[in-house]
Amino acid sequence: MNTVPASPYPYPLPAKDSGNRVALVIIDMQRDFVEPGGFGDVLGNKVEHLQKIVPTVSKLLKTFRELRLPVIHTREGHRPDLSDCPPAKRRRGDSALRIGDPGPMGRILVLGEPGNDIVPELRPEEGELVIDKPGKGAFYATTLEECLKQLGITHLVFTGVTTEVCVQTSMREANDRGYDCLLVEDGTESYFPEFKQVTVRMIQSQGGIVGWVTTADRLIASLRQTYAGIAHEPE
Ligand code: C5J
Repeated sequence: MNTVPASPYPYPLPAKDSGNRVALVIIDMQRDFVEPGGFGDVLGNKVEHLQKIVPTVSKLLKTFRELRLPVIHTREGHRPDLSDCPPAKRRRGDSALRIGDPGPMGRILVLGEPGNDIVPELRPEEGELVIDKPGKGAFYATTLEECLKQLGITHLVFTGVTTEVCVQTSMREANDRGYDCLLVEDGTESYFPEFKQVTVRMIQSQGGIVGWVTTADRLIASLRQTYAGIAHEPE
C-alpha cells in the first residue's frame, strides 16, 4: 500500500487500479479573503497570513493537474437576492459592512462579484469542479457529495482558508460522510495563527479523529511515487 508520511500515522492513498481516487480540495481562496483591499482586510484581518500559502497551494495544484488527479475549488458566496443567506448570518457581528453590501471588490460574498472570485494564481481550469457554497462547510446545500460519488473520489486532501472555519468545517463534514481526509499543514492558513495551530492538533488527535495532517512536499513525493504515469481520463 502506498502511503503519505503523516500524523498521527501514514495516510493510505488509493491504489492506482482500485477504482478509488484522491482529489485536491481548495477551500475559498477568494480575493475577498486573501487580497489586500478585500472584505477580510476591511474587517481588520491580516491578509498576509493567508497570502503566504498561495505558492504552496499552487505547487499542489500543479502536481494534481500533472498527475491528472481531480481538483475541487470552493467559493463561499450567496445569490444576489441573498435568498440563500440566513438572516442570522447576515446580522452577525458589528461590522459596518455586511454580506450583500457594496465593498471594495463588489458586493460582499455575492456570487459573480470580483471579490468572490478565486485569486488569479489558483484560477480553476476547465474541467475542474467549482462548488459555490452558502455555508462554511462545502457539503451544506451543495452538490459536492453527489459529484464525489460520480467521480469515484474516496480520499480528500484539504487546503485553503481559513483553517479553523471553512477548512475544518468541510473536513468534519467529509469525515462524517466516510471520506479519508488529509490536511496539508503548510497549505492552509488562518488570520489567527494560534487558531490554525490548535485546529491542526485537534484534527489529528485521538488517533486522527477528523483525519490526517502532512506537508505539501511529503504529499507531492508520495503522489508522484504512486501515480506517476497514471492516465486518468479527463472529466
Ligand atoms: C470565513 C472561510 N472565515 N472561508 N470563511 O468566514 O473560512
